[in-house]
Amino acid sequence: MPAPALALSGQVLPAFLLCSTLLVIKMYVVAVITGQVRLRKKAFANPEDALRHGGPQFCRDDQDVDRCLRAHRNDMETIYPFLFLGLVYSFLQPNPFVAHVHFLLVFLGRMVHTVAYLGKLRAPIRSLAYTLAQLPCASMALQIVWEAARHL
Ligand SMILES: N[C@@H](CCC(=O)N[C@@H](CS)C(=O)NCC(=O)O)C(=O)O
Repeated sequence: MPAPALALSGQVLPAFLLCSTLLVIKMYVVAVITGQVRLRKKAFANPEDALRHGGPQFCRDDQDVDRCLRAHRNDMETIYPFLFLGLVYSFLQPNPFVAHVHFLLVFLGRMVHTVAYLGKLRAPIRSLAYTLAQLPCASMALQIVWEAARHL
């Protein structure tokens, strides 16, 4: 019987798939929290939702909802590129330990970024978490550029 594709791909691809999928699930959790904050603060994005929950006056902005939306937007600015960079990097035959450190830093950095953003933790915790996750992404981007350029 043929070995499953993931078993064939060494240790790096499964580690990337684990980290990236957990981060996608984390983004889903931020979206669920956003919905809960909208309900709790009665601050809806659409008139039809506001009408169902008390009246048109509840179609309004709210600082806490905006914070959730900013956290989600920052995830989109950082995690989406990681989905591309990490996948391509996994096929460059990196040292498995080094690759695992890259993925772990991205994962931990993005988790702390979300907790710091939604939990309103004091500065510069969120910025440090952002930087912690971006450094390995920059490293992967440079390695991909290098490998692509030398195969031109
Ligand atoms: N689009 C980002 C670019 C820079 C960035 O991502 N900064 C991090 C660390 S200070 C951040 O958490 N920004 C807050 C945000 O994107 O809402 C911004 O406007 O701040």
